[in-house]
Amino acid sequence: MPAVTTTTAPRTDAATATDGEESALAPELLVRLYDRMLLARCLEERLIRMNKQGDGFFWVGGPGEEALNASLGLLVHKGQGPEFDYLHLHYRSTATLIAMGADPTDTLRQMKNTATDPYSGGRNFCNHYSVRRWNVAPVSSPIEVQFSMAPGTALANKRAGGRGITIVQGGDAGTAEGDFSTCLIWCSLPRRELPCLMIVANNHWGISTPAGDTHAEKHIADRGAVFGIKSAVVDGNDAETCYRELKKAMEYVRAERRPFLLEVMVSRLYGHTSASGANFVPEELDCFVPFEKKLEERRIMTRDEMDELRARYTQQLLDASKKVREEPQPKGEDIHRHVFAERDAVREPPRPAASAPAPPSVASKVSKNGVH
Ligand SMILES: Cc1ncc(C[n+]2csc(CCOP(=O)(O)OP(=O)(O)O)c2C)c(N)n1
Ligand SMILES: [Mg+2]
Repeated sequence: MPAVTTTTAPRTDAATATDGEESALAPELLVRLYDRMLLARCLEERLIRMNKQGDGFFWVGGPGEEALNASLGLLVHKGQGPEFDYLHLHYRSTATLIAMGADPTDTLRQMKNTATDPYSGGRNFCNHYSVRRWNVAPVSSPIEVQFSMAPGTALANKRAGGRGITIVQGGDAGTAEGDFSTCLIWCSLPRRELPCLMIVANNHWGISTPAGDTHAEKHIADRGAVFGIKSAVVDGNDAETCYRELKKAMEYVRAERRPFLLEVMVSRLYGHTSASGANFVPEELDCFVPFEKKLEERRIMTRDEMDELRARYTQQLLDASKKVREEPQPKGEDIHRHVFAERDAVREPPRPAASAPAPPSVASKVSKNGVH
């Protein structure tokens, strides 16, 4: 497969950008990208071990998607409100959050379901992020629903008039859901196009169903053509290509205020979830292998430096996981917190304008409780 193919609508496989030295990224940027990818990988490995040791009920994550996801995390315009980028991610987006600056210990907390987990107060599976101050919408276990929400925040981005965009990401099998079509349709309405980058991380599997059994078109990206949506297919195992093509696609959406569909071919290195064993799959290409080779060949990092960094992150995360084990679990009496709305905004009588101070909203209560 070529490293990347980019098209206007319709997409053609002829337009191929090669990963030549002339378009090499700066060494400092490659080191930064490698560093974030590696921290995310070590974190996933720790999460899998925690699960196998009984420190967490379930593991799902993104080992194999780091080249794509860490690139995204470094490129996002991070902040709160429609001037900034909105992120509707999936349960394999670990490296995106890590590259954005999330504390990996918080991911361990969610794995251990401690009360200190800032994403769900100990209530959700690991890697189900939710960060209001960074416009990261809650990750959903029901797949693909994020694609029907994304046009809403993309519309908010558009109305705000700045350069903020919406980024929505999911897997390949999920594109069979109506939500994916909803996103294609609502983002491409004539004269009302929305600044939305749709990313499909194609690992060729939907749990245990091979992609070849579930859709007839060659590339999911080809579906963009009939909606007039520009698209590209990118090799997700080439970190440099991922960063460069993601940057290009994001810049297009930012500047043109139109949608873009990016299909990224990735590996699924530890199977679907802990439900399928979470064991390493040696047949899949690991995006670290070509990246480390490149860093060595260009004399940007040595093998020893990479090994030392890996050992350091592995140790730090082991230490952090031991501390997290001692942190409190949510209290039994809190079981209904964050489950039901604390006021009925639909049925309650309209509030008098600018009279008594409004009762605290659900949102402010939630953030006061430490859940973003
Ligand atoms: C709405 C919905 N239907 C079915 C499921 C069960 N399910 C969980 S993951 C998955 C496959 C997802 O495959 P894909 O979209 O390719 O993402 P991947 O897990 O491969 O990254 C399914 C069917 C679900 N979680 N939500
Ligand atoms: Mg898949």
